[in-house]
Amino acid sequence: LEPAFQFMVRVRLAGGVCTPAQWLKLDELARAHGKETLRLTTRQTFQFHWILKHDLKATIQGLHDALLDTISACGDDARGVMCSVNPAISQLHADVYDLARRTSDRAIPRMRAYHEIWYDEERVATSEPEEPFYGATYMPRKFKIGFVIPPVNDIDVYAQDLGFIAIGGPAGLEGFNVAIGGGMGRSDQSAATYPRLADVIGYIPADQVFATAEAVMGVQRDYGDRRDRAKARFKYTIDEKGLDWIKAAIEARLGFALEPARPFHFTSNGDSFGWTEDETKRSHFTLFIENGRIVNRPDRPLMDGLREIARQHRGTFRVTPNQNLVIADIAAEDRPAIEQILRQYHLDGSNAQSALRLNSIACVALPTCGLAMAESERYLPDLLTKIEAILGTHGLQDEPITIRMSGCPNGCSRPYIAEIGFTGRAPAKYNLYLGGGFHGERLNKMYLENVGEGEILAALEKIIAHYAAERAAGEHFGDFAIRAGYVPEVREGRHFNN
Ligand code: SRM
Ligand code: SF4
Repeated sequence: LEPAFQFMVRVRLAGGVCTPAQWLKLDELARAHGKETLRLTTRQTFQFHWILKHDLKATIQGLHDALLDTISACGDDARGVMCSVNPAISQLHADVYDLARRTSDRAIPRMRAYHEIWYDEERVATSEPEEPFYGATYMPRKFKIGFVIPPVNDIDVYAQDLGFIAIGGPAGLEGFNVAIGGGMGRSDQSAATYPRLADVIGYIPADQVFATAEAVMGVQRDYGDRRDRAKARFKYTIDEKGLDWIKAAIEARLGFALEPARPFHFTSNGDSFGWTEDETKRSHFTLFIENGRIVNRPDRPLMDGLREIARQHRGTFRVTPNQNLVIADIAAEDRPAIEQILRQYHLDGSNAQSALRLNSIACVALPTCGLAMAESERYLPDLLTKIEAILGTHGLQDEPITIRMSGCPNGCSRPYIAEIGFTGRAPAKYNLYLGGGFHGERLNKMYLENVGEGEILAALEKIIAHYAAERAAGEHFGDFAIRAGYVPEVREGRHFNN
């Protein structure tokens, strides 16, 4: 008798956009095979948990029925391609999203093995013995691509291996600044591993996106470290070879020099909640979903409510990189019906949270993540309640502060760019990091190592009181933590551990 092996299934969903029909299929599969829960991820897609081995095929074939797949959602290839959701600017979003979707479609492996295994496709002799781009050995490690539309750095473009920063002009999208070498993953055991923020290396016109993605990925494919898996991400290749060398190698493959980067400006990396109307008068509603967990609770039947919205909705859904959800593209005449469902399922008050909670992210961690060393998704909400009390005492309950928790140093919640970051060390023990940039522009730095809740709250009480008393006008918490000397500024990833 075989043990009841359980699996996590991650959907490929470029830019986090899905249709109501796709939502209904995801909902149906989660109810049938995934313990009646769905999880929105920090790379804008859905994960099912608890899928039994004998239900895997039905789940993946069900996704296929809704024109969805799981190709490249994991593995040493180009992972889920991200794209800003920005509901206020729908035309620019549509243009950039289209490129993100096509980049994802181009970057996935070509072999038919997936189709043979999961869709029972008949195996046929092929004239193509191996992957045209990936070859026999794929990438040295996962490779992450994202498209961001300033001024909101919701995708955390500086955490991507390859980021495209959209530059618009009077006629719409013109091109992109190119950023390379971001990444979060590190290990507590190895000082040679570190998070790194991407460097902006130049500008390309929009029609060079695919060529640039291929050139950048090609450089990492050919020069990335294939001996030491801990050093196999692009960020280490760049620090090893030097940024100028890497840029020249990319330009050589492209056959032209990148133009100087164009000016751009970020204001935050969070989501704006509630109703927004875009330039075409369509409405969008951004709903706070704590840590991306979609499940029915007795007082808040979120999963049922979203299924009902999907039944009525004629627009799209957009999963945000902060694990929230935009019910997007609602025609004026359809808005009252959506509002009514939100009320009926007690979802209309979902966004009435502290600014801290609205700016929080937790990775999945326990009980499903095999790499977790401490709780994250199941613990951060309670810790936030205690920190909210401290903020309230000092009149800071409306202060947006980015706070992120990961159950281990891999950093799936991108904790090393939060103003307050936590990574799990052992059950109920965390490293505490301070000083990240409010719009994702600066790494934080470890302030306390391997501490429990008591020490965390005592430290935050002291620093928050100090912040309330001595902050400069408009000064963000992360900037204050550096100015007040709690942590030094980290200018380069390779100095993160110094
Ligand atoms: Fe992650 C591995 C969950 C975004 C860095 N990540 C994992 C695994 C698959 C654990 C495993 O390998 O056994 C986790 C599954 C847990 C579970 O039970 O579901 C997991 N990662 C997640 C998600 C679901 C977190 C979330 O709560 O939303 C995110 C899914 C993204 C997606 O839809 O594709 C997720 N992971 C990230 C991010 C954030 C990002 O990409 O913007 C990072 C940091 C960025 C980066 O890659 O540097 C991230 N995950 C990792 C790493 C460390 C990689 C490294 O370079 O060291 C691992 C471990 C590994 O790859 O060996 C990992
Ligand atoms: Fe698991 Fe660690 Fe990623 Fe959290 S950060 S989901 S604990 S691998």
